[in-house]
Amino acid sequence: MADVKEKTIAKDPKLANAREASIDPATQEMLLRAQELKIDTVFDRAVTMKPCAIGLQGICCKNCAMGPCRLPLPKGGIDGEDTRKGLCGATANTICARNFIRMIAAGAAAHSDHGRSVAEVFLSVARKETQDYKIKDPIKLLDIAPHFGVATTVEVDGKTVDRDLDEIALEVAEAAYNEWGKPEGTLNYIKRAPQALQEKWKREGVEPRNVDREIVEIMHRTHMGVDQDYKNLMKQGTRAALADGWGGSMLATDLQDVMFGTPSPLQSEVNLGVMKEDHVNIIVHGHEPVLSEMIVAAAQSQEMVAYAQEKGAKGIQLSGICCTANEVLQRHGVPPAGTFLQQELAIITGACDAMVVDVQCVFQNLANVAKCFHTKLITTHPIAKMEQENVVHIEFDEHHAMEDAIKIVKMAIDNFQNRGAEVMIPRHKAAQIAGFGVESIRYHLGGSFRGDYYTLNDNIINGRIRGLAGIVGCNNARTKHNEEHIEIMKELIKNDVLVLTTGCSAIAAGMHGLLTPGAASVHCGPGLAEVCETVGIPPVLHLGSCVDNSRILLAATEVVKAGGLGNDISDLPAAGSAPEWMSEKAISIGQYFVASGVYVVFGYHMPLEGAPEFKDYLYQEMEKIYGGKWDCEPDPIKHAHKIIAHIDAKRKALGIDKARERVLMDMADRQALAME
Ligand code: SF4
Ligand code: MSK
Repeated sequence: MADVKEKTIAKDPKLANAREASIDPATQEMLLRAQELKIDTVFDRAVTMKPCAIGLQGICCKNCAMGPCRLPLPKGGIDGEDTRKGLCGATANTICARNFIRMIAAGAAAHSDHGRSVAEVFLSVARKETQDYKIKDPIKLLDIAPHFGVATTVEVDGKTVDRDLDEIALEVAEAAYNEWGKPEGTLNYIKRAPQALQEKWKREGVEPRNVDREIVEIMHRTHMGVDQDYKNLMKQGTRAALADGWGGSMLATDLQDVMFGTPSPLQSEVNLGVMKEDHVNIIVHGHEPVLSEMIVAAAQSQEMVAYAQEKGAKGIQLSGICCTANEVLQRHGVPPAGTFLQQELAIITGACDAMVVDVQCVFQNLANVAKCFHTKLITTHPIAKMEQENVVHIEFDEHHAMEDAIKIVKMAIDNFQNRGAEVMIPRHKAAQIAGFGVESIRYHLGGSFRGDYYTLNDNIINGRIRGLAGIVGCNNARTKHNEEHIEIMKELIKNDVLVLTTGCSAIAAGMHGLLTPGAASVHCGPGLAEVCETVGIPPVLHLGSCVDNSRILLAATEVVKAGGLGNDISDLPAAGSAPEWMSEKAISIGQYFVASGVYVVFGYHMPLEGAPEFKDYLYQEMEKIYGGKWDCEPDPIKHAHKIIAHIDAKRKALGIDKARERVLMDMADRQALAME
């Protein structure tokens, strides 16, 4: 492969410049390879297709056939009264708020419908209708049972004895499944939030009733001629977002942990270089781990490995893209081959024998790319098919899950011999530690002796850890791949902010070496480096997939419970960020963090500029209601410093800013703190 620098100098203006498209050398190499082969990728399409300027402002309404009505902000802004209105009279605020909460509805639906699929499989397991899945983590089952009012012990002859695990599983499964459509009450899991936060939600009337209802109600309220008050619209947006974060997503995470095992830190690798030329390469892509769990088991079975060897391969290399990758990484150490923007590139290696996709974040163009190679592109979910003829659909069913997985793995093995001569796998890959969660943070930052969040809190209070930041979310072809994630993370850890990450952001962190304990001495400020080196953790902790943002909510709740840092999540020196967001799920995540009291900064752009009043409501007024608010900052260094300024303001409000100043003063102070 010729040098990337040399090959990117003279460029067709219709093609992406590899050096400007990504900071990752593997992505740059494969983009050039695609261009050589005249296969278009998302990077090139982002050059030729520009976003609609009115849509970007968030003020295009197509909610009825009298539209689309477009209300662009006049050049120079609004002078005097804002008289813009659609045919029905809808104002810019109404249109923008309706669009915004429809994004929340779509995002919450995606996470929560994923959660529902998991709950259905869990119900089958509890009813013993499938033998392919088992309860791998009974301790987690016992942990979550009380949240559904399911007793874990029973009184027999005046003695307390443990209840039968199967009975508990069935009651939990039925109660959990009920959360999507129960006719009365509010979601069970909202009671896991700090008391002060629960009171805010009650006061504001945003406690979610059931998952589906909140999403349906958004679609009703945003229909032509219904809710025409942007604050009232946003109230429902909040309720649906909370139904996602403290409902559908949290249920998905917990039930997945019960069935597939709660992750604990493990070592793996990441980036396109994990694919192996002499192995059968199978890539799982999407979000739901129910099938990929089976594919891991099938690919590791002696029978399938022997079959692959019979067909001339040395073995089977399984890897992942997007959040299915994160799911199988955190539980099995299966290496991610890349982030969202690398999905086409994985096929362009010529070494992908099968790409197995489930739901969400799957490019339809994969089918066009697969056509240029031998790759079998396999859709597996009844709600996510592709129209192209070269796509194979093998519908997955939990009742014969292993059978389906073996069929898919076999298909990939049989396809190995059809590879073309030109295989090009970039060499780049990085080592990483992934698989952190609420439980493992408790263990690592508390130790086996104290085993709690007190040690983390102590280190925040004494200032070694300045604060916490959740850096999450997607890649976006409108920004330089991975650059914002990495710049922001580096700037934060340099300033002693411990980073928790999920989704494609977590994959990016791994690709750029931030998920190893060794990153602490290279990139961290002295306080954070000391903590990471002492307990042997990376300064950026991989907490899983998009639905696992619920782990961040619960970790923050544990920090509140451990004491010394206020009585609500909004008191914590903490913030959230999605630097390269693109998915509607990110908007739902952002809003459930805001409504949980977190300052949330998005990168790239927010579709709010056309409705300054509504934007101000999200960026300023929200804070008075929930303690959290939105912000947007595309420049990564400014973005990181907005987070740091917020953290410092919270430290000041808590009266712990002085300890931090001492930490930063000199080594003697740090040594004195270490003795405390
Ligand atoms: Fe236009 Fe109103 Fe119809 Fe929207 S709902 S398209 S603003 S007429
Ligand atoms: S996969 S939602 S691109 S993080 Fe969860 Fe990545 Fe965003 Fe999809």
